[in-house]
Amino acid sequence: MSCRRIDDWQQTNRHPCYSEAAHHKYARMHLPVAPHCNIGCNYCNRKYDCVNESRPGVTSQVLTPLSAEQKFIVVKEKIPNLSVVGIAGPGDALANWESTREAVKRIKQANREMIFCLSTNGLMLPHYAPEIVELGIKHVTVTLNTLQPETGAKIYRFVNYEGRNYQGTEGAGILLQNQLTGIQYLAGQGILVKVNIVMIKDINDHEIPEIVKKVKQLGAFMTNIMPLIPTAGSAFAHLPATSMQELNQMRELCQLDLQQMRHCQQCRADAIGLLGEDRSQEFYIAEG
Ligand code: CLF
Ligand code: SF4
Repeated sequence: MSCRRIDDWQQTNRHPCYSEAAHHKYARMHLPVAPHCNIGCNYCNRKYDCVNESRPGVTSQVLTPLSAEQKFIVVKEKIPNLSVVGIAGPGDALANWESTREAVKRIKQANREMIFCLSTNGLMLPHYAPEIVELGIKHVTVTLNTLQPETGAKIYRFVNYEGRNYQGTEGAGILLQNQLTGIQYLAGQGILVKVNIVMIKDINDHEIPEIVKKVKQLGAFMTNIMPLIPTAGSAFAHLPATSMQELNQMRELCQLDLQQMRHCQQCRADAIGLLGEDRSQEFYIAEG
């Protein structure tokens, strides 16, 4: 059983994603320092140099930890209510662990008040969760879309783990096991784990209530059921987008078991500002 300290809760009260009340007051900044990914989600289409799209996986540029720190200093100056620095891609924060860790360390040195946040598919959690805890990161999001390897085989094209490429139920099973182990470990250490679930009609939608029950049992703090965005160029481009009605019905049902996030904006990997706004282009770093 973990025990969170009062100052940890004070952090969470300033986190715009974890606290509904905070999202009108506090801004977040994503550092796009994690370009690579170790799995292939069929709904993913990562794009660079994209200024017009706002969704996960999109960024105008990938930054080194040093340029992320420099950008942070400029942003913090201009946006004093910036409370959270998050690493959410454009690939996976833990598939780029060296960069993620260095960026967090640099910003910690530059500013002691920042709250750190990571978003991951969870594959590498058994390897890096202890270091995440040691680094003082108190908020981690894990995207977990199914508890069934058979369903996972429909969602993930491949899982690249410890130098080997796995497909089908084998890959999905490894991913699932690591996600569950990682969530339980982090929650046990007092980390607030948010579980994102992409709701995909006729693929995993019927499983979502069970997923929510399971992650609650593992100690997750809340779930964020997100609609599928059938992005052009992704393998799920032909699937229907999840309607707000379907989404809200599912959230209502799952709320009976666990707190639901309802104000997610499915942000870009370089988003800056309040959740409802994106000021990333204002802070674009000219290259060269
Ligand atoms: Fe970023 Fe994610 Fe942290 Fe928030 S976003 S890493 S928890 S600081 Fe927030 Fe954006 Fe939704 Fe994510 S609104 S996509 S839930
Ligand atoms: Fe794309 Fe994220 Fe899935 Fe990786 S984990 S394939 S970046 S959606």
